[in-house]
Amino acid sequence: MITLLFASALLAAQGNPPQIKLNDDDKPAFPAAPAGFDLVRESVPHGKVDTVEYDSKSVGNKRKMIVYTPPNYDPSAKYPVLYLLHGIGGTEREWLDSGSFNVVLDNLYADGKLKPMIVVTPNGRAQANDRAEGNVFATAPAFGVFDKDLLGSVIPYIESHYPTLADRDHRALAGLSMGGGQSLDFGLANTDVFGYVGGFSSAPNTFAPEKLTANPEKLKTLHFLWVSCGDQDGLIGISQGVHKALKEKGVKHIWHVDSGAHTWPVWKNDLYLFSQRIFGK
Ligand code: FER
Repeated sequence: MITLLFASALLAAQGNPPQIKLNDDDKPAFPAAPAGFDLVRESVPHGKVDTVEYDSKSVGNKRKMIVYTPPNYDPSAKYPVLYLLHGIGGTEREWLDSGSFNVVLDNLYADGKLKPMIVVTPNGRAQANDRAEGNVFATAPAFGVFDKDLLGSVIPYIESHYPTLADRDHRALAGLSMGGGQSLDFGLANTDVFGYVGGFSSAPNTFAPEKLTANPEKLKTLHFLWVSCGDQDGLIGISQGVHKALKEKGVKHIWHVDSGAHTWPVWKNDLYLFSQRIFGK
């Protein structure tokens, strides 16, 4: 909701109210999650949610991230990892506090629908003060340099402190809005690092489609590429542009247009659908 207000305020401030034009293939790729998918079920096993601190080489301080280990976590096993990124109004806590990501995953495990994985929600605002304070739009440049921290410090920390399968076949990157833009920008530029990429309602930090798809042969090596947005989201033109370029260049991907605006029900549904479809390789 906060992100919606910010986004609408900014678009309105620019004298540029959202113009939404839907195309014929702007449809859901999959049915929506069942009612209650994001509500706590007391009776099912719960994953563990921890906040950890790591040394960020690129930012030069200690930064926080949240790590979810699945129910029946076995430290002697090895797990793939999903890195899940937040929006401009959030921090490392946004997927937990606003997205109940742990509840969505606990329920998927209870229903036997999810492969065991570790999920990490880092803080994508790569600057010394990474709280979502003041004019958060002024912090957009810090989202643009998070790739240094993600690749240089976040992933090495996770892979040296948790039992992980440390290769592209077992790393996924996804996020919402600013985090969706980051996932497409960094994920598509680093197909050697990530085999699975998802951009949910990606924001204006998303690179231009021509830049994102400059090397289609590399993108064709991805195991799974997901581009989605709500049909009432003023930012949908960004995702439509990415989908069009991928289609023109013959890069296989999921194009999922959900019903909804720039809001949490859309992103929770994205997580529900995306998480079940990764780590098949
Ligand atoms: C903008 C509109 C929306 C923008 C960022 C956003 C940096 C991000 C929204 C979100 O993360 O929810 O013009 O510029």
